[in-house]
Amino acid sequence: MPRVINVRKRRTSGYRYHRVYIASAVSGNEINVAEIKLMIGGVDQLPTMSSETSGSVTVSASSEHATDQEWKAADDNAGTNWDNNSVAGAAWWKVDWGAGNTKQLTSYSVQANNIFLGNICPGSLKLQGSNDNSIWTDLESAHTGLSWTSGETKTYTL
Ligand SMILES: [Ca+2]
Ligand SMILES: [Ca+2]
Repeated sequence: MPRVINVRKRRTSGYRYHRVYIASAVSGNEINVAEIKLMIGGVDQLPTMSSETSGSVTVSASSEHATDQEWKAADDNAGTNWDNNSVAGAAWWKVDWGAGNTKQLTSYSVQANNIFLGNICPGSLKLQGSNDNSIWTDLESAHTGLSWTSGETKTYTL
């Protein structure tokens, strides 16, 4: 009798790319975020960014305002923001952990601006992962119908 070898497919341990996908603002086309934290065990994995790249980590976005660039959502400063420059449609904010690096995130948080303009906060968001920067997997169902207070941080467990 042939021996049955139970080959279990290894689950992907993580993703090289993550992005916060924002289907819409609370209202209107402008989308604005003060801070994003991508965490494992409650520890933010993003370095404090002062440009698009820090070490192996690169951040990018679907669009950005000339002075409210995407890296300002990861500069550990709640007083600076990433803004999509009012480009209509869905927006995303993405991190590339770098070649050979994958992360299995356990939670993330998004913080509202403290200006305060509530309509420009995300009205719907979800976290996605990818290993080829092309095909994206939803890591959760979208959080929809959101409303915010000034500087509020929403934290989601994956
Ligand atoms: Ca940029
Ligand atoms: Ca910031």
